[in-house]
Amino acid sequence: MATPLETWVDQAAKLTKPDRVVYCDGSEAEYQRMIAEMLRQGDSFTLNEKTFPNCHLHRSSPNDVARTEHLTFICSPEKDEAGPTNNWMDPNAAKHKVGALLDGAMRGRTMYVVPYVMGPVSSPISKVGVEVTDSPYVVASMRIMSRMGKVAMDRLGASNEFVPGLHSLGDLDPTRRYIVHFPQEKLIWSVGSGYGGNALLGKKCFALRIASVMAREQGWMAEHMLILGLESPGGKVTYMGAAFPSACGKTNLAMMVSALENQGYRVWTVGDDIAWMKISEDGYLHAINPEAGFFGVAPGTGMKTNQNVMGALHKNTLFTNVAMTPEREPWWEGIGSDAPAGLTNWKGEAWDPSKGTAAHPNARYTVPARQSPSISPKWEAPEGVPISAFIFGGRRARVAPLVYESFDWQHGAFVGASMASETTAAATGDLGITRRDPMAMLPFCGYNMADYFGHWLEMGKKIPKPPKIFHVNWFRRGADGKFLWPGYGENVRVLKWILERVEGRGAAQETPIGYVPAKNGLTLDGMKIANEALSELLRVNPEDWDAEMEESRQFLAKFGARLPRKIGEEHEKLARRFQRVVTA
Ligand code: OXD
Ligand code: MN
Repeated sequence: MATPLETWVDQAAKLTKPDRVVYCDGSEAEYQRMIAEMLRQGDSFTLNEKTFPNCHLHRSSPNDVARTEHLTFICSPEKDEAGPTNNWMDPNAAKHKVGALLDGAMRGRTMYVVPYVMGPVSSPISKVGVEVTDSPYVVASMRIMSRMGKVAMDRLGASNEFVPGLHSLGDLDPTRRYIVHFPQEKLIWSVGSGYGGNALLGKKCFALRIASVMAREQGWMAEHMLILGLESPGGKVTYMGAAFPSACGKTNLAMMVSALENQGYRVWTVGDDIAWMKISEDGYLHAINPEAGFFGVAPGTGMKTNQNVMGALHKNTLFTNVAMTPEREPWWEGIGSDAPAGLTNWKGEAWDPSKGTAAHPNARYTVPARQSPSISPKWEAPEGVPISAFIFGGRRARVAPLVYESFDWQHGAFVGASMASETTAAATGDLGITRRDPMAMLPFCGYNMADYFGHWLEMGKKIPKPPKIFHVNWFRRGADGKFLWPGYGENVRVLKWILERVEGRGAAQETPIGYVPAKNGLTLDGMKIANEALSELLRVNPEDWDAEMEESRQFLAKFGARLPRKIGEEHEKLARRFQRVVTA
């Protein structure tokens, strides 16, 4: 008798009509077959075999270089279940419209069946997904990003507990590109894109959009968070989850080489993008990284900004849309060396600097997590790691101080719900515009965000030892427009203060927005920072916050009566605290 998996694969094949169906086993030999197929298709290249063994460059279609949020839909039965921040399509209409594009889409192609586990294979928090795809690049990427093939088949057996995802490149025409999610059925369909989050369905589509729905139904959390462990002198490791919008430095923070290493503070990487968290018997929220690799933004990554990942990228890495040197090595802006002569740009043309960057601003590396020197010995622990702090953050030229601590969980949930950031190249759209991005989940929440805030509030009541909630901003600028804080390895100083606050220490001063480090609260020895810069970094300016509160009020008003009362209450409390300061 056919298993539920085989039945679903048959249905997918009936719709898309591939020439053949291949079940993937996840072996190295199979990976090499995928690479050979990519080379044959002409959009991929082998990099220098001496300096970058088993590394390849893939060039995506120039109109397919980032997640396309305007083409991403949540197809819940009612529009209100998707909420005002998601695109919505009626599930039947979506099946009809996208089904027509998938009909026969794999004719002449191979359908690869990719079973995968999100999370360590033996973890009770992990889940199985199955992606069928006609892209060998997707198969190769999924092998790096998840535990794929036989291990997943073994875990699944004859069970029907898997999230199915149907992906086809279609004709790569952006007018026929749709990424649709059916939260009730826990099903994903994606057509017309071969790029990252649009096409590697385990990542944003399953591990965030569908998983966020499951998490609410089942009482756990699926968040757009890195997971790091901060080791302190004596060897104790304290784990933290941090949510920043795409391309705001989550990977760099998770893999940071600490500026306080000589004082015994070191950062261990558990994950760089997604956290699945469940309440454990010890009363802590325990987190696993559902992914097995890093799909990081290459431009801006160099020895100064992320030494650990640079060390990891020299083997078994798939690069996408980076430039290539005449020695067939990858190159991008910010790598730390000048552009060599004879560079080929991301489109495969001889690079002309007057016509744009050599690498696409959203060029990526896809690398096995285990290759990072900073990978935590606990990164595959089936029980996950206990989380002591949550950190929210974004790019804010003004307003948000370097770091502050919320008063309690409910206030922290409000801080997350009202957070904002200036936009980056990770998604198509205008750059540098401030957009509200609650918990960095705006593009990734599979249901109405008002209900998501409600879920956060509920979880706060259930977790016996809840993480303390903080907000950071590495991107504040002075009057001259320059960044006030050096960032990168120096950010450990902020993590150290967070750790001290978790442990009930750490000098702080109370402000209307929460606790900000006292002047002597941050460990700044060995670092040059002017007194005025520090004051400005920690300043809570009532005028800026007036405008901020008005913007967040307008944003939260979008949710109407569905917004949890307690979130609205926190907004009022914040305004009252400012009034007290101004009139005092
Ligand atoms: C990512 C993103 O790729 O958030 O992680 O865009
Ligand atoms: Mn992300």
